[in-house]
Amino acid sequence: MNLPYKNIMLGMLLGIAGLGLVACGDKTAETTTSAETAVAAPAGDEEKVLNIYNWSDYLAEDTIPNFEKETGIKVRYDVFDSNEILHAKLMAKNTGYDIVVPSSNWARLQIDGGLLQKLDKSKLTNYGNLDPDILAQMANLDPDNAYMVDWLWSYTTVGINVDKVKAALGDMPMPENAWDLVFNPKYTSKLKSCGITFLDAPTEVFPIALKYVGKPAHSNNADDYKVAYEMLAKVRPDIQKFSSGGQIDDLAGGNVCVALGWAGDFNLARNRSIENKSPQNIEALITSMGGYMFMDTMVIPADAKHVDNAHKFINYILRPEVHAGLTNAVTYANPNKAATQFVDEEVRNNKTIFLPAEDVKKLIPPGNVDNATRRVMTRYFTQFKTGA
Ligand code: N2P
Repeated sequence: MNLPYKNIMLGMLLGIAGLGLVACGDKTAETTTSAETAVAAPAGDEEKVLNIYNWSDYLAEDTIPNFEKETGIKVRYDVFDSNEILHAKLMAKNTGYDIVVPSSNWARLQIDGGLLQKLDKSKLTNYGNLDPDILAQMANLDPDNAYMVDWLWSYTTVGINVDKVKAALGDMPMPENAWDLVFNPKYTSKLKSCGITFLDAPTEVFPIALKYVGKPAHSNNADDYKVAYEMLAKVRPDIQKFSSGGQIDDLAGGNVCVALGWAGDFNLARNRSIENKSPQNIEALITSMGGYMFMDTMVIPADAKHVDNAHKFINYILRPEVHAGLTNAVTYANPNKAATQFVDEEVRNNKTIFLPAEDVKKLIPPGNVDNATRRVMTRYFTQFKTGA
């Protein structure tokens, strides 16, 4: 069965669908949230509401119900599929959300823009469960780990349906660098028969495309983007679709055989195909060139109305069993050292989920480019997608 990750289903689960509080995808801006309509609660006695905006397919079935049961706090949980969508919402202000989950490099931009508030770590009694190495890595973008707590992490890579790819390649052996499967016409021209899909976001595709053409992954030089774009344009005719949240079901359903996407979603797609009784041999590949690491972090918007509840939720997630529950449900690594013992053995030993140190070293670290470059990147991505 498909787990009820989608907010509409979760809303039904929580019994709030009938109240008009639940919205799909990025349509939430039009909805009236309970936070907006409620009379302000006296200080120290916060209204029992928490509004969360997170990536789709990123939650265990019991994460929210257990929190609600325990605290009496009603959660409204909406989902998005790209940092770009979340960022635009935060920029427009008054999101109504109390916790949002940008990747760490985007959260850095949001801190610089005054859109987030610092955590009160005195309220996070489970903070000590976090892995010091991950905290150190995050401190590169968030000094003193003042704003961000990692939800889960993974990396952008190539995912394949092993059987379908082998069949489509025929006599041709797998390339030494698996990125050739999505960036080299020699391979894409064959694989288009079983379907190639790309994430639908410039900041997911370009760092990797730049590295593939020998340029710095976070280059601020517009000429480098032109070179990467020209490489991408050559494979464009072979790409069937651009989709981010849709890759799990597309792979699980056998509609595509190759994806530029998130490693966690590839493992999840395999599990979902098994649940759907149509098992597909889907694998996240560790490429010789390396993928692009991301850490999706819980942060509190500057104008959040339920800051105390937000801290309660973050502290709840940091419980070893809860954090492990997320990892077990969605096959993404968590940053919680104390959680490891609660992670299912199969997940814990999967080296595409918990990467060995030598493979972590090969990943492009999360990073940013300047605003002018982001515009150049977006323009080239649109050109790439539209095939102009
Ligand atoms: C969850 C995808 C989140 C990963 N399905 C992208 N940061």
